[in-house]
Amino acid sequence: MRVLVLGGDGYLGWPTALHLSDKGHEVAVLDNFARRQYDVELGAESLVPIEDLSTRTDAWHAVSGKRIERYEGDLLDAEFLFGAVREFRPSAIVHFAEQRSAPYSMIDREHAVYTQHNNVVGNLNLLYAIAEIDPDIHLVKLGTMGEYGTPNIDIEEGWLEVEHNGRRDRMLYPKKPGSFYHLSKVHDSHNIEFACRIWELRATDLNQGVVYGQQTPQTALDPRLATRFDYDAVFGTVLNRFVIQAVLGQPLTVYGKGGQTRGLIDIRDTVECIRLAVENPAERGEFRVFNQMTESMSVRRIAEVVADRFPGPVQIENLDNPRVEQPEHYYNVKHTGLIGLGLEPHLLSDTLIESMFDIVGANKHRVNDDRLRPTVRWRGAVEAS
Ligand code: NAD
Ligand code: USQ
Repeated sequence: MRVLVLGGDGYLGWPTALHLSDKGHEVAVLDNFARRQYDVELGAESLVPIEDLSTRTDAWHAVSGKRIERYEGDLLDAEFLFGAVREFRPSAIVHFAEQRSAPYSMIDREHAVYTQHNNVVGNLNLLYAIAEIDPDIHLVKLGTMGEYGTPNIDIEEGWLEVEHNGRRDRMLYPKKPGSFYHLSKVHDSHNIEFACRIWELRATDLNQGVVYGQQTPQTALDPRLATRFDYDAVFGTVLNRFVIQAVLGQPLTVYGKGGQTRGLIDIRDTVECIRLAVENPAERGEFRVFNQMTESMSVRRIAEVVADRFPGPVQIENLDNPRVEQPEHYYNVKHTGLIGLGLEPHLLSDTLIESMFDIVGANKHRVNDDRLRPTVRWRGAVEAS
């Protein structure tokens, strides 16, 4: 198949492009390098050094003999986007290309507006590109488990059968997200479902949990193929941060008591889920939703697992939670769709954490210690008033 990976220079987009290319698909990547600019803005680079995109694609050609085409530009530039889709003629488009940090979206008004504008308008341009150029293209869109929030009922895969006053309907599952970033994904989901309904597009919305890990079999083939690894309090995700903090000898920063529970997924499973979704497209007119996570765990438990596995002393520190989250809650998520397509999950009990300790150990001199502690507060706007 011909697959265009939007956000193909990012943490997950790059390894996904490699995985799809490795499996024999014709792959192109598109990116505007916004993520590399946030590094400059925030003063924290990827813990593992990463090459620029052309060096990456050249290295992949040298290692595998396969080519990955590059499109450098912004999804907000509709002319550029339409040109790329017309030229590459994909049968599937995988859309990772959004601002993905919840704390970044909560820094202030400007960052919230940037996040929703970038994400919602980029996705809308893409829906129009697909509708006008080739409505048969399968959109595989990265959403997030955080769209649902933490409701006191079971979380279904995107849809909910509702009975109300004696009548029944199948409705989009109600959403209660926890940041302006997570809200942007809710808005995207609604726009995509509408486009499937009115234009009969085909789409898979992958509500992904928090990803951990840094290597896939392809990125490990050559240091030039490495993907980024974020440790800072704005872009670093919880398990990755705890591993890095353990190696640095810093306390693991559990926000609040750590009773908040999240869905998790290994980066090797992320890339495989995308392959499964691409190779098994949704039907025309179908808005298909999968919950892309393999296990759930409280933040406190994640810290304990990292501390248990680290071969040295580790301190766990409970910080005042800078976010607004339910401290303890019910969490029961249905996630059978991708398993049904053949996913064989790597669980945290596998050996991944140990290999992460080694990667971090080799690069720990690159850490800017000032960027480890959280500084963005969810109540910042009202605290400032
Ligand atoms: P990332 O920031 O590393 O990658 C996103 C890429 O998209 C970056 O390279 C960025 O430059 C690019 N991009 C952003 N806006 C763009 C635009 N307007 N035009 C072109 N390119 C643009 O993020 P990631 O961790 O790889 O996440 C990828 C996707 O997966 C995101 O949509 C995110 O919401 C979702 N997701 C990530 C996680 C996680 O734990 N990392 C979990 C669940 C869902
Ligand atoms: N947390 C800590 N200590 C830390 C960092 C985080 O206790 O040092 C806690 C947070 O309070 C939160 C949980 O860990 O309860 C997860 O935080 P995170 O920063 O790892 O993840 P989140 O902000 O939810 O965002 C990440 C990705 C985002 C994706 C989301 C999936 O950045 O792109 O959408 O995970 S999900 O969480 O399922 O919505």
